[in-house]
Amino acid sequence: MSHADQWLLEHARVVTLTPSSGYGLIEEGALLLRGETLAWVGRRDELPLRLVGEAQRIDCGGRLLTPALIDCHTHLIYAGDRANEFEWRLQGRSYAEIARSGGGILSSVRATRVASDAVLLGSAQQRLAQWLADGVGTLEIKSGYGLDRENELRMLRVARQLGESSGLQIRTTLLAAHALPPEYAGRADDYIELVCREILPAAVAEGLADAVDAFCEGIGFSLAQTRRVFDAAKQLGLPVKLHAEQLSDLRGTRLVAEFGGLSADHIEYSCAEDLAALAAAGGVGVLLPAAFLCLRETQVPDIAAMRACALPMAVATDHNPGTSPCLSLRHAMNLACTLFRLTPEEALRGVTVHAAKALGLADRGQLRPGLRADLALWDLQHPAELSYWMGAAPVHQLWVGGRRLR
Ligand code: DI6
Ligand code: FE
Repeated sequence: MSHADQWLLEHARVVTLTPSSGYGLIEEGALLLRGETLAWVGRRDELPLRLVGEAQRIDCGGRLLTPALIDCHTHLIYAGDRANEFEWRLQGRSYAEIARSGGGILSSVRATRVASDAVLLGSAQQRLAQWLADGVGTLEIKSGYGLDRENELRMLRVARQLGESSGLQIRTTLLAAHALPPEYAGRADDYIELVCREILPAAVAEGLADAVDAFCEGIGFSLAQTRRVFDAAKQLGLPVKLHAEQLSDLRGTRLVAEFGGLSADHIEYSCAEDLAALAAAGGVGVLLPAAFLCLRETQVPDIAAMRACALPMAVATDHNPGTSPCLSLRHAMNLACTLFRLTPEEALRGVTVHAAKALGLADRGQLRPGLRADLALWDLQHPAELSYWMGAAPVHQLWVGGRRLR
């Protein structure tokens, strides 16, 4: 290995997040990067000299160093925007009402279907710059604005391209069961059949999907329809996750637990019993406070119940053009604290350790030897500042897989 692949980051306040509680802070810390991997993490004065070798040194100047952040729930790829619906909602129309009259998700579907790959990629690249500026190293992207075989697969291909062009780690999720496409109006079960028989197998055949998601809701798909999608995913060996209990309790959280799924997301209306079942099944609860804010929802997720059953809580942007035009994962952390009363430590675990778990990734989210060298260096002193500041991103350096991206 050439010395160009070895870096020693020193004089940092290192937030390891390795203990099960607390920040795991190391003052005057150092990290040794070898290739894509963390080779050593600890106090600078305890670093064995023989390990340093030819590594190039970087003085972190006492800055805060954390794992690169992870956004485990986004809909980053789409065409157009829905600022008009924002205005309508402010005039008193509800999200569900707009969706039922052909707006909402379907309005983004119309725009996405007619957009070229280049337009989808270009607009997503432009947005993605905000995630880089926020210290994000891994981000999940869902399909769901194509709603037919060709366009669902096209969205996932663009997501893969985005990973290659940006250097960020992208995880893709097939969300063909996001809304009922107009050509299937009144035939939801037939559409679910198409998703299970055609779209899902085609995505798997091309290696385009890392997981499968659905929108289980009164304005989305029923629990029975969601179960069919999950059965199909299971047969193809793909993990599942779910938009569950955002606007009502359809017991989607319990279904995720039954399938041993990765996560239940939103979960404002989930009952304590189902949250406990999810925790027992090894799942993650993903909190999406920006969507909660934008829809001016009032039902706060039952954080006390989640703590009581030790359900790992992740925090994500849910970036999408309808309900969460949020471009900052740190802003979502701030909202998780302010609106849902998470502690800043829980919010930070929610975008690192627990977000990694929500994506089924065991190789990132903490700083310890053997994990990926995905790091964010901040112009900050205390880890609570990551949730505290609103606005301008204080990231100083971003490393993904041992490569410096910023
Ligand atoms: N995620 C979603 O997929 C839906 N709500 C949410 O939080 C709606 C997305 C959209 O309106 O485009
Ligand atoms: Fe979503």
